[in-house]
Amino acid sequence: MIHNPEFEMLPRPELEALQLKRLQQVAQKVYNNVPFYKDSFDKAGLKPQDLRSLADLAKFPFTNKQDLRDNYPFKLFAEPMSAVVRLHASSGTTGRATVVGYTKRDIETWSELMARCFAAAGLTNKDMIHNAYGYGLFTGGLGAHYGAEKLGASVIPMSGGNTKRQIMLLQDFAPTAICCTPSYALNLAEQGREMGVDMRALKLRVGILGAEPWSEEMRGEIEDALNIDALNIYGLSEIMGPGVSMECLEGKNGLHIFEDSFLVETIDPKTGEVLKPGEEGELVFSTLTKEAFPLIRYRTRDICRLNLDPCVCGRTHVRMGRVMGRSDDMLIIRGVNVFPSQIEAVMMNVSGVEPHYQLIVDREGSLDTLEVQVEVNDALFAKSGGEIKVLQGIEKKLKKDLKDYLGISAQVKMVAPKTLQRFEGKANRVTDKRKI
Ligand code: DLL
Repeated sequence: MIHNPEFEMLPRPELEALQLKRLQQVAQKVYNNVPFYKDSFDKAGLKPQDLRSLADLAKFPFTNKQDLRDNYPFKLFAEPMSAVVRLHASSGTTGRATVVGYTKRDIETWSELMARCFAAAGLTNKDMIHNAYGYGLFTGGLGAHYGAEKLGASVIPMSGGNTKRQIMLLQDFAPTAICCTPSYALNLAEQGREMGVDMRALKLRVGILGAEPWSEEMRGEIEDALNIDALNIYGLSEIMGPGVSMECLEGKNGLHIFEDSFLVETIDPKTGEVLKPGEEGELVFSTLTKEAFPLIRYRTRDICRLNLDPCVCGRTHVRMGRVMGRSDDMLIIRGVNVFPSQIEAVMMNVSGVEPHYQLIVDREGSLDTLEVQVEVNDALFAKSGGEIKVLQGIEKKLKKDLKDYLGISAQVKMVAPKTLQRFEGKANRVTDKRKI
């Protein structure tokens, strides 16, 4: 279902004309209202008027996370605080939080884009949406909430945590859709099973899952455990929150970026050079409709590919592939670059292994080491009767697969079912002891 066909199906030449017009207005506005942009444009010898075509954008400087930190908390806002009706912040694992602001119209735009996401998942005002994204400074909870209301669906503002209660409400209220991180979807499925609930028999039809990287293999696990279509939703606080892009139920192959609101580029993270669609690189966004906190060429550090092929759903907006991970989450193990999601994909293809794992990176002398701890499933654990040999067989297979598919040497350690940490929001599966 297409919520706003006028914009979501706009022929590309018209879409690009609209993008250029909006981009020129945003560039002018930030140049006038935000000292950071006046300085950075001036330093590059550019004026907003130099943006005569979309291709001209490549001449403009990037904005990055450090610029946001340097201007903490509000110095990048392009509207006075009297026009700002909402603040959110992303904590981040290092450094100061990133603070973002919204005007009334920004909230309306965001709600409309989130409503588009729900419609892309096949939802209407007849659906009930269980929203287990955290409410608060995190953008997930309120972002999804306003979008669900905009669509006219009934929203359960569950927030994260309290898993037993969540499972009770999933049974009693019988929502048709769930919003949460993919790792929490698995966690819910597991705890439900432990409570004796048939999680496949719930009324849930679709999951709108995101906020962290996950693999195609993980999609299979979740779809199987909950008997749903598991769709991918992407976003980041700086650019808006959830709803920057969303996978459609019809295509289920890449996330449509709402290009009437966000101009996307992929760049080579090392050189900053703009890449062609299809080439893997870092996503860079310029906002086209945001009032309070517009950004020009914001470097996300998220690595993926763009795909301009037409989609079966009829949307004309470009699709982004799965985010493999953030450039700063990439592990370099003895010179081989690898994302945790790639390790996940290899592991999930081995039977007897559960989608719960931890990666421990360390250094012995000058050599990096990687230990993969992964849970064995109940059935195999019972069958093995604690027989080390059975588990060692899987360890060996995993070790070989990681070497064959990814070229990394890892120690693999199978651990007993339900011994690794579970997550309610974003999963944290990497411990890098090298930094300590
Ligand atoms: O995670 C917004 C969000 C909420 C998206 C709910 C989807 C659903 P931040 O906390 O600012 O915002 O984190 C943004 O999370 O730069 C990516 O690295 C990662 N991320 C978000 N969605 C996905 C996804 C929210 N579908 C950062 N796949 C982004 C992979 C994702 N990574």
